[in-house]
Amino acid sequence: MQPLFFWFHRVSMHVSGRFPPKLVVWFLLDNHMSHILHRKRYRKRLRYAVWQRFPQMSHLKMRFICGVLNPPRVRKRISMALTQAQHELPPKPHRRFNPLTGEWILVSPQRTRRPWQGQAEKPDPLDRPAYDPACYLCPGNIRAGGHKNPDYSKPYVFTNDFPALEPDDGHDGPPSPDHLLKVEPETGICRVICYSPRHDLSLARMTVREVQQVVDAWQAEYRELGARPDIGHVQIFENRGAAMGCSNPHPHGQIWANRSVPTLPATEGRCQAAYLAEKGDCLLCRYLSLEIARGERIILQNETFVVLVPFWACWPFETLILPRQHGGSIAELDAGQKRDLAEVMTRLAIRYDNLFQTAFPYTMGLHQQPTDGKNHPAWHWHIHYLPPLLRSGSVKKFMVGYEMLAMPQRDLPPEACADRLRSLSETHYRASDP
Ligand code: H2U
Ligand code: ZN
Repeated sequence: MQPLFFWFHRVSMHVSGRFPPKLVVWFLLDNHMSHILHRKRYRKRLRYAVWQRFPQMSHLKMRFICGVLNPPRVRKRISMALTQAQHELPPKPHRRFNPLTGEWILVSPQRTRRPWQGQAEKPDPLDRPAYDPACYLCPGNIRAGGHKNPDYSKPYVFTNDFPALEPDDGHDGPPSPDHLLKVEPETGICRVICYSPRHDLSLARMTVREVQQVVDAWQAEYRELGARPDIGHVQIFENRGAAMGCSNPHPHGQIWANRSVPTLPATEGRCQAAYLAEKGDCLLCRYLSLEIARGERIILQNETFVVLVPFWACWPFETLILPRQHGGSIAELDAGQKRDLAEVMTRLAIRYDNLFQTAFPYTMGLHQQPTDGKNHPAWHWHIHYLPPLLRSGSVKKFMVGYEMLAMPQRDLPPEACADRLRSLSETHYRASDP
């Protein structure tokens, strides 16, 4: 049997009886099929295979399905369908548990075909100059706060000119007027990190060596800020793209360091500590070995890191970078491990840009153990990527309505998104541009 039909046969065996034909068709067609070439021989045999499995399918529908599929695409789609078919989870609405936060998320795979007539995001322009005289972050320019940037040639860190937190000045804040009107002083330091002097680059277009310099800067910042007695937590993050509210296209990220531990890292810390106390094991070490054994949500990996779509992901193409080795923070990484981190970050960034052939927007950030001087043996540090795009470069998922009032919900199952990301090239779609 031709490999293609072998695949199809296996898929149908898996799928029929368990999943309705409509679902198989959905997987096969997915959403990139319009420009597909026709090949007569395959079309005919495919039609036969479809008919054998789904004799009740209308002739018209079958002709349509078989007409739009071409061999290489078919193989990819079918392997996607096969992966999906192997999942034991039903394509029915269900909820999944996030053990890192203790929250549930609703998954509604049957809803992926609903029409969209809402807001369309404008893609970020990719054609930027290497230097922009009007950019606040380019080397040698004057920032909005009046300071002049040096002529930097590698990642450059400065104190945010408009910080959300201010250092401790020794004064207590106002007392709480009531136990229901609780106020506490919050102090800290906010910094901005320019990843590169080049205005036109991003993590996807920088070399691994250059991204490693960003990782070096993160490590130095985490160590330095974390060592201060007035800093209990260091949050390193990046907003990329106008769709995520990023204020400037120059490649940059931020660091906010607080006295107290912010809500989400505190929740993750509590959940990890509770898991360790109950099971005597690290939550994320255990989760990672489970994912490695199953393979269905893994996108890429190297010796030190695994990148996957978490089982409980809320955002359509959400991913998690997990270090294989248990550890609380990047402070512990050696040079080789930092290179490995830069490598998976670059590979992931390229796949993200290739997904919709756009400068892919996201919020990403490191979750690491607090720097409050206490011991945190349960903490397994990691990086979250939370991208808003849903079905194209212009349709964003909105966490509104039910999500704001009840619980997060997603349509496309995390496994389908992992398949999509896994199937993409690691050569940037604009790599051949001058
Ligand atoms: P975002 O693009 O994620 O908003 O981050 C940019 C940060 O850079 C933002 O916090 C700071 C803003 O306050 N900034 C300066 O500190 N100086 C400037 O001249 C421009 C922007
Ligand atoms: Zn710039």
